[in-house]
Amino acid sequence: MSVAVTVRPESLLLRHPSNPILSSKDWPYSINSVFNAGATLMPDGSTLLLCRVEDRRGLSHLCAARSRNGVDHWQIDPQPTLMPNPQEYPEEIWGIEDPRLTFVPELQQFAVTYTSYSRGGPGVSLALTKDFRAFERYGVIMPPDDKDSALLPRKIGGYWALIHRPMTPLGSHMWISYSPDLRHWGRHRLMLEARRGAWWDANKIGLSPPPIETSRGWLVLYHGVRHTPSGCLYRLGLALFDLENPEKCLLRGDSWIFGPEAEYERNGDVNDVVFPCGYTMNADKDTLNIYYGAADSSIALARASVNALLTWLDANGGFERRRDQDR
Ligand code: BMA
Repeated sequence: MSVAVTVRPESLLLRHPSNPILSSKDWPYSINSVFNAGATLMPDGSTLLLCRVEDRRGLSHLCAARSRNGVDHWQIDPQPTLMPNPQEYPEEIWGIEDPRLTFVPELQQFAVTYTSYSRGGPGVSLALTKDFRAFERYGVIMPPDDKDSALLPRKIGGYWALIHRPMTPLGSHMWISYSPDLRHWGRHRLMLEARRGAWWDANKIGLSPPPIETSRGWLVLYHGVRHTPSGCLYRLGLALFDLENPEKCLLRGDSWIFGPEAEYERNGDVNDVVFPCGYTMNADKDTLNIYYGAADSSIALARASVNALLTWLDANGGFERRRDQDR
């Protein structure tokens, strides 16, 4: 039996002993909760988290937290970093949520894709920034109902590529769309379908952090939502997509690799949720620091090895087929 087969999925993401690493008690101003943070390394090597902060009205804004080691001694902006601006962007009337960060070398800027909560439902908005202090808003780029989106860091075949998750009456699947200028989007393609029936990722899936570029393809952590009589269960699965044709799924794992187990993941404002929106990569180019919202109440950290994830996927993933009878 090969080593790969013996790797247990539950040992792929290891929780940090200091979890949860950020919660409302750490905040410099009064808030309800902090969770679902985008993450990136800054040029000086520090970690920046752009956190979703829910205020005590229930509306969310984004706030930056910076740390030298990505674990503790966070310097949190003394006031919100990016507030909803419903006067100019009416789609932000009920807040902005769940940012994903992509550094785009061609633009020498970070792309922040986030959920704007409009009267018509959640949509996808985009802003660009160099420093997480000044932002250039592009407004809503995918109308409701749509969320769980991230920009790929480089053009594919001459076009920017955006992964997102529109909701349809037949299920919520991951799609990819293309744009020449980040404003006009088209060539929409289904990228990964939710399974059906009893599967852990039946009916509703979505991108979690932005895809991780590896020599084998785009490694994608996605969440699956299982509806149960006592509420929803958010868990994470793994898939690999072709580097130059990212709508082509090369491998998809059958079982989930991470789910709510720790007390801070099982109990909170929304029980049984692990929801990563960002990761950073260590200098070894293998260790991932995955930042995830826990139970919509705090931010936690788990570490994983890209090699181990790929090895597990090789042993436990299948070629993705669109065959309804399998699902
Ligand atoms: C999803 C998103 C996340 C949230 C999760 C659990 O639909 O809205 O922001 O963490 O639900 O409540």
